[in-house]
Amino acid sequence: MEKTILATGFEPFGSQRVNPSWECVNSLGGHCAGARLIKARLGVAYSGIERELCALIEDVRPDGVICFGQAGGRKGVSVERVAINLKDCPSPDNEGVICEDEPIVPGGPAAYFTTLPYKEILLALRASSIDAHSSYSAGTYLCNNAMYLALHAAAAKYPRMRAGFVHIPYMEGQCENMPYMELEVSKRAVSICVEQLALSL
Ligand code: PCA
Repeated sequence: MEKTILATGFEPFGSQRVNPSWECVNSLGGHCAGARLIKARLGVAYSGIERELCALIEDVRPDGVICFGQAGGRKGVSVERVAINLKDCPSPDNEGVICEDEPIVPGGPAAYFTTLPYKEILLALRASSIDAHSSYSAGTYLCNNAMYLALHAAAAKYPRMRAGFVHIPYMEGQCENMPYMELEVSKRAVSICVEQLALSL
């Protein structure tokens, strides 16, 4: 049976007009390594993220969910290993909401580990000469939130669904004097991550 992957990127946030995570996801085709690919752009808003992501998972019933986001200031591709049950960030979301020291899922587990094939993803990225590493913090803003929710949905309802998150750096011209990755390279990286997920299903 054909496998299905849900790949998400985020809308721009803060002072930015572009979010390379969505530019990359949006450039993917409809299939990857034999899997059907469904793409979605998530809003950067605490109020909507759970509804949006859970509705997508309910509708698509994917075999794997891979979410992408921008990590401004980071240099390479970060394959996130862990999501924590915490919203705690001084930056407002796109609705002006600031969360401080709040759980994502009240009473939920403190953390979830990624269930993406992270070793294969890292090896494949490096084999393509793309700077990539494991990261042990997806932050405490919307990206960590999406990763936690996807893994919580898997734990609670869809134990066979793989899920996880990958951060990519700023793209060229996005933010002065900050590390960046050429968008074409990030696009290749995103496609490699999705391909490795497809091969693992
Ligand atoms: N990056 C933010 C949220 C959306 C995005 O692309 C984060 O790292 O939480």
